[in-house]
Amino acid sequence: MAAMAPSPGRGAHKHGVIALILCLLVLQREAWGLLCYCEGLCPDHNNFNGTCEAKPNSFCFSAVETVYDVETDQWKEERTYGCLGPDELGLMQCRAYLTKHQRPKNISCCNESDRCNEHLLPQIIHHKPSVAPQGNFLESLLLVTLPLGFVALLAVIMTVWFRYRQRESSMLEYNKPLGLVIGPNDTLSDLIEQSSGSGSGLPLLVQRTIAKQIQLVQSVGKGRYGEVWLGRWRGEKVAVKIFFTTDEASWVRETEIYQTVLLRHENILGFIAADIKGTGSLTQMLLITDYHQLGSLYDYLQNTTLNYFSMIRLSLSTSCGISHLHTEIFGTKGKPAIAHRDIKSKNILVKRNGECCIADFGLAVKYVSENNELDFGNNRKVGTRRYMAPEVLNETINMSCFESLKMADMYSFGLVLWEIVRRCASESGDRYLLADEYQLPYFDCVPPDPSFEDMHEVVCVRGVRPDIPLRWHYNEVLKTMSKVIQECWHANPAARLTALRVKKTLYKFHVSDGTKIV
Ligand code: C9U
Repeated sequence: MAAMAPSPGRGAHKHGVIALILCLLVLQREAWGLLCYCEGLCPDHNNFNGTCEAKPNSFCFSAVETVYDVETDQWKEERTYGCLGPDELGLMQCRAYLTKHQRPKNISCCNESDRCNEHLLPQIIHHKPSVAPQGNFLESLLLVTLPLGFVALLAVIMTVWFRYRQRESSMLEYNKPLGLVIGPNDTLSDLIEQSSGSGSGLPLLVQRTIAKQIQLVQSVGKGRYGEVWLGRWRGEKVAVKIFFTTDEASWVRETEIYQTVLLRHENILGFIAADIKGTGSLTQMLLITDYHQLGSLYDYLQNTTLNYFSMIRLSLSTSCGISHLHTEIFGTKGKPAIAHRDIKSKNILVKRNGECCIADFGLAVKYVSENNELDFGNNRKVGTRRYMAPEVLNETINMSCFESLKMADMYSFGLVLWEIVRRCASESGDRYLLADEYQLPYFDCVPPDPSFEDMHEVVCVRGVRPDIPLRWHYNEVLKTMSKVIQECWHANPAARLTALRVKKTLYKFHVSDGTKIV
């Protein structure tokens, strides 16, 4: 039983022998190569009775080629069998393609067993003889168009890249001044301080940018000039004057005056920006300045009574503003002398520190003594009738004489001083005298909107001036003020005080609280 039964050792031995034979066969094939059936393309030196030996790891092939027989004028199939040569290794050969002579050739390959190619029948691909010239044409077409297409594509890519770089750099150039001038944390005073070198306000591009970014909060006044709004820029309060579309000349003039070199002064309304926006048929002209929450001197005096200190402060600071305006500054970057021509309490603003600043330069006239040239701008408007000097009302003023224009300003300033001093309470001995109620000059002798004739009659024909209340005579300060006022509104322009003289006189009364008024 034991001798009959195949022992596991003997079975394993049998399998081992088979594996060994197989290995030897593989090794032999690896060493000797593959035997292929060969016909038509048999190498003489390697031809063993219609067979050839393929190189190790190579293939047997069976090829069919269509050839044109000129004798029969027909196409015929020509079959060849054989071994792929050493330079034909790989399966790349084993597919259909056009030969060098534009003949279709189809090759099938195999390497499973010796003579495996004998019964391989590759499919022929039929091509007409016309294929040849067409193929030629296609090839040459491709040869020409491909490099051309490549060059064209390269050119397009380079153009797009170049344009992109150009745009990038021009955008950088465009943003440069803005980026440099308006920093993300810049305040209006930072910007104004930065541009103070120019002496004539912010660069135009910055003005436009600020104007675009302003939000209008609420209207604070309306008048013949247009409308004034409280606005905001990056949280800071600004005043926005919106001009009537019919009054472009005032906007142009005022903008021009504000951009005058060296005009900036603590008693001149601080200019920020001017802009003109066209929205279809509507053109909006804006002027953006510092905002003063106390409003105009006219607004302020309505319900504020003054003491000597605040009365002098308002009066002196206004005279400083007018004096700066009237004064010509010489030098290469000098300032022309400027006459305001519409001085009134509504055109003067009250600052939080109790000083005033002059606004509204729509009628202003510039003068440069060197060339004795008066620049009226293009505004045909005239000042406010109530504040017109007698020589303006009787049209005897020499409009081509700049001194006359300054004197006319001083007349108007005299009336403003009268409005201020009325609101000042006074003392006489141990008696405290109440301030007079607010009134406009000539409130008691002309209608609310007086005509030119009304004013002429009162001021020129009757020679009337506002009343000086009696209580003013009992007090040294008010007595001096009344003297100054009367010298300002003198009928003879040449006899009037200059702004500089008023400034010097009032400065004597100025009680210093540590805040400088010069
Ligand atoms: C009245 C004319 N006016 C006032 C301002 C301006 N004109 C102006 C001139 N040029 C450029 C821009 C503006 C002006 N106003 C202020 N502040 C202001 C605050 C309050 C009032 C008025 C003005 N009130 C009026 C009466 N009711 C209460 C509020 N700041 C700067 C300029």
